[in-house]
Amino acid sequence: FSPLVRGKFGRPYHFYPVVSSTNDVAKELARQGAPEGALVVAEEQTGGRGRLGRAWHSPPGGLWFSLVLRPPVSPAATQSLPVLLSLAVTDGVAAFPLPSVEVKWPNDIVYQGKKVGGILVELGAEAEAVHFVVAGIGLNVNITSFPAPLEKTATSLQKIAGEALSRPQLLSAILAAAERYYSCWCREGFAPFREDYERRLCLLGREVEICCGGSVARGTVAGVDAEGRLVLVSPDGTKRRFVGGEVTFKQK
Ligand code: BT5
Repeated sequence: FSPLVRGKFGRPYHFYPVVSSTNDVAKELARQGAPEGALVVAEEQTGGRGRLGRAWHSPPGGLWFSLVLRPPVSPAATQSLPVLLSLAVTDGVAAFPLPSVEVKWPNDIVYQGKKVGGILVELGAEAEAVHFVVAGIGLNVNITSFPAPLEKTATSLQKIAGEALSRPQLLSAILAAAERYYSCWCREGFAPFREDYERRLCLLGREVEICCGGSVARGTVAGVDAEGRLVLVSPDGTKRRFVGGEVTFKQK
């Protein structure tokens, strides 16, 4: 299938019935000079990846794709890209008559606490210069069942809607939103998206635990800052900001 492309996100377009990981294909294309907006889509991934080398279940029926980006920013500034793109994904989903999905900082799309999609941003950078970014997005679209380990934690848009969705239409809507958000982000950073993001954040005001680089912090989520970092208020009232990590709801 192919999306309707109006801007530069989606050109050139590469479709594969099966690949190991669309991120790996896109990285290779980026190293060979692929322009910003180049898109790799696969019907199925045999080695789909999440963060920290975790496996990403990618059977036929989902939307598994990677975009090549060449943002004129420092490597540190790319930390808010997954956050920004998760917002664009919820916009794309909102083009369908579905109950709204939420974002779970930093890179998840969720519905009623279950994961519908995730984002994996990988950098080609050296000596403080970003050569390229590969933004991989995985969305469970027309998937009706999950293997046992994911059964309780994952869901799909088809399960939410009660019917299959048009993937080319969804992909087109996500690409359009992503391109619009990204061009603003390149000029102004994450700050203009803060409020919108917090409105769709399933964590706001919740007590959470965040696991980051081997240490665990607890607190209440106050929101995100102008850099897309999660702001946590500790029990003693101090504010801490996190650039990445694993957030879980605190057991009462
Ligand atoms: C992510 O990682 O959520 C990023 C997923 C990015 C996938 C896209 S697909 C296109 C591109 N090509 C790739 O190879 N990757 C990108 P993380 O936050 O680390 O979450 C990974 C965890 O989510 C796993 O350990 C599982 O628990 C769970 N999981 C795996 N597959 C899932 C699925 N299809 N739906 C929901 N949860 C899943």
